Parts: sequence; structure tokens; C-alpha cells
Amino acid sequence: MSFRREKNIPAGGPDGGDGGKGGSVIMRVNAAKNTLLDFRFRHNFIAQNGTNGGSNNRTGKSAPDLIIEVPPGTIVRSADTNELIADLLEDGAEIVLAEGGKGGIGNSKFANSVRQAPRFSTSGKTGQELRVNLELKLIADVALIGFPNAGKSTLLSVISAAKPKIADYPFTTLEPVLGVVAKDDFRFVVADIPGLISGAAEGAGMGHDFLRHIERTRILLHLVDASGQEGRDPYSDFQVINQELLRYKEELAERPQWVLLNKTDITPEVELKNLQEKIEQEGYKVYLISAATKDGVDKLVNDLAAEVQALPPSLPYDESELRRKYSFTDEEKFTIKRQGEKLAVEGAWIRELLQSTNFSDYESRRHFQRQIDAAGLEKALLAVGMKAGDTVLLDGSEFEFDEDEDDES
Ligand SMILES: Nc1nc2c(ncn2[C@@H]2O[C@H](COP(=O)(O)OP(=O)(O)OP(=O)(O)O)[C@@H](O)[C@H]2O)c(=O)[nH]1
Ligand SMILES: [Mg+2]
Repeated sequence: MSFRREKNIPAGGPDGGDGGKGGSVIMRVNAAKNTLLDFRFRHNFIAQNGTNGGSNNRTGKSAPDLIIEVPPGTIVRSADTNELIADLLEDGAEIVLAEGGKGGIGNSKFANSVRQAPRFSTSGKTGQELRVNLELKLIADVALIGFPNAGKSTLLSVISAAKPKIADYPFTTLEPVLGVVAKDDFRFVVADIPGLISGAAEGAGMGHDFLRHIERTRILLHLVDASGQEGRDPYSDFQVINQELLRYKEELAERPQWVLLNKTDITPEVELKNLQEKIEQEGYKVYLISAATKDGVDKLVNDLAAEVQALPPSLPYDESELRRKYSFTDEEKFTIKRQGEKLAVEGAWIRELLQSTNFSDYESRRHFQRQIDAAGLEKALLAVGMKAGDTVLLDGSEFEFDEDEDDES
């Protein structure tokens, strides 16, 4: 609230400007990030307030938005309802988590021909608050696929810090396991997919579920147990898996695929050569490795890091799952509770209204009364049993309500 004061103008008009807008809290994807570690120790993010309006009709400065950066694959849920707020995938994708408050209105705006010197202004509107849980869905760049026992988990355990269960019986791995592989400064995510079997495309051995994971990767590493232990035929194993990929989705069969002939340490050289030739003839790139002795693994990781960087990024999740619009439900203007003998009215709206009212000013009191009427507060109070002369608590302060039309209560 401000009035013009100038040398030659003894009673200048009102000139209080509006307040500035508060900053919003925005969450944005930065593809250079790959963990949620930043949030381990910092939980509260509060954007700044706008500044007050000033005399001379100066509008207050609006505060900048507060940007919180998260890695791609961050899922945002309401901490209170668990509702999905956002599934942030692409670099730069963002969502407004909490809208900044609005600036108050300066007294010059309340002037009119009758009310020439309003001695009140309104305080700003409080910004929104939201409590969220963040979850990081790692999007794998590489999928390790193959028959059970081919050595997928063993390979993941030697190229990343992941510690998947390894054992000499099939179906050791029951759920995909992710590992981060670091090559110099470059990091990429490799998923160890549980063993696939014939019929996976129809759902055998949870195959369908796993194939869905594979779909989102850039490149497939197809592990084949070259040793042919337990009377298996490595070449037919290789073909069976590719058949399943094709039956599940043609695109998957066309995904870049490298074939890793594993267990070279226990496979006779001639057989390796034979197998390699046959598979290369089908147009696949073949690597000979031993996950157990790490033979050939370094070269594989080198080539793989370069390849992953060159390939287009992993496919996003189902479009329908993507960035569902989240809207804030309008909060109720006020709540009425019984507090002993009295009725208590609470909520941000009434608090702000009280703060912006100058009760020693007639105009301001009238403005207050009109806001109360417009919000239906009086009606609501009468509906829950308020009688004329009753004392009501408005945000903790006592008010006496008259039922008649007189504004001067
Ligand atoms: N000799 C030899 N054994 C290996 C090699 N790689 C893996 N193995 C063994 O093969 C068996 C199966 O290995 P895992 O890594 O559990 O195989 P997997 O492909 O993850 O199997 P599932 O999880 O059942 O699909 C284990 O006993 C490993 O020790 C290798 O290069 N050489
Ligand atoms: Mg495994």
C-alpha cells in the first residue's frame, strides 16, 4: 500500500504496485545424469518468493523458477497417493511440480471513482507444495540374451559391479539384472535377461515379459554356450532363440545383434571355428570369449562401448505410459472444524485474506466481507449450526458473526 507524495501534490492518489510472482519448482531431464544420488541428502526444494510491489506503481520482481535436474528414466509419483505424476524420459523433458504463488495486488488497483484512497492491498497467493517420490527406471542399452546356462550372468558379473546369481543349473536368473559398464568416461547399462527357451514368444518361461525388456535396448548380445555341454547343439540353440525373437516381433530380429561364443576355455578349437563360420555366414558379428577366464572380454567391452555410442538411444516405453498429464486438484478454499464450543475455519485462503486485510480501514473491511460472502463461508457456517452472535475462529483469530446484512460486523 502506498500513496503518491510529491512536493506540490499534497494528497496524491494510491500508487502501490503489485507483487511479483513466486518461482515454480520444475523437474527437468538432463541426459548427462544417471543417478538420483543428488537427492540422497537434499530433500527440500523451494523456489524463491517474488519481491514486493513498490510505490510509484512499481511491480515487484518475479522470482526465477527452480529447476531440479534428474536423469532420464525418472518416475515421479505423489508421495501421498502414489499417483504417477510423470515418467521423464527424453533429455530436456520437464514437468512443473509446484506452481509459484501469485503476487499480491497493490492498493492502486482498488481505486475507483468512489473509493479514491484504498488503504488496503491483498497479500500474494501461497505457492503450491508437493511431496514426491522419485524412482529411477534404468533403461538398458544392451541386452544379454541366450539359452539358460549360456553364461549371461557370469559375463555381467565380470564387466560390471552387478552381482547376479551364477550357477550350473538352468533358470538361475529369474528377473532381469542390470549392471552399469564403464569404459573410460562412457557408461552404459547392460541387462542380464533370464534364459529364453523355445516357446518364449508364447510366454514359455516368462519369455514374453523378458522379450518386452529386450525391446527397449539398442543392441542384443546373444550368448551361445559353444561347448555343447550336456549334449546340446550350440548352433541349433542359436537358431531357436532367433526364431523366438522373430516370432515375438520382426523388429526384434532386426535389432543389431552380436553373437558371443562363450566358454571357449572348454571348447575344442575346431568346433569353435566351425560354429563361428556358420554364424558369420548369416551376417552376424561373432566374438569368442570366456566369461569365466575373461578371455576376449576386454576387446568385447571396447567394441561394445563404441557401438553403443554410435547407435540410436533405447526406445522409449509405451507411448501410452509416457508423460501422463498431471493436474493439481484445486484445494478446497477452507475447512470448517469444531474446536470445543467454537467453529474453526482454516486454510490458505482465509489466512491470506486475513493477512491482507487492514481491519482499521473501512474499505478494507468491506473488501474482506465481500470475499467472505463470495466464498460462501457465511452460508457454510450457518449450515453447520452457527447462530448470530457466535464466535468463530478464522485461522485462530476470534470473530463474531452477525447474521444481518450489515457489513460492519
Ligand atoms: N567353463 C566355463 N564355464 C562358464 C563360463 N561362463 C559361465 N560358465 C558357467 O556356466 C554356468 C552357468 O552360468 P550363468 O552365468 O549362471 O548362466 P546364465 O546364462 O546366466 O544362466 P541362466 O541364469 O540360468 O539363464 C555356471 O556354472 C558358470 O560358472 C565360461 O566361460 N567357461
Ligand atoms: Mg543367469
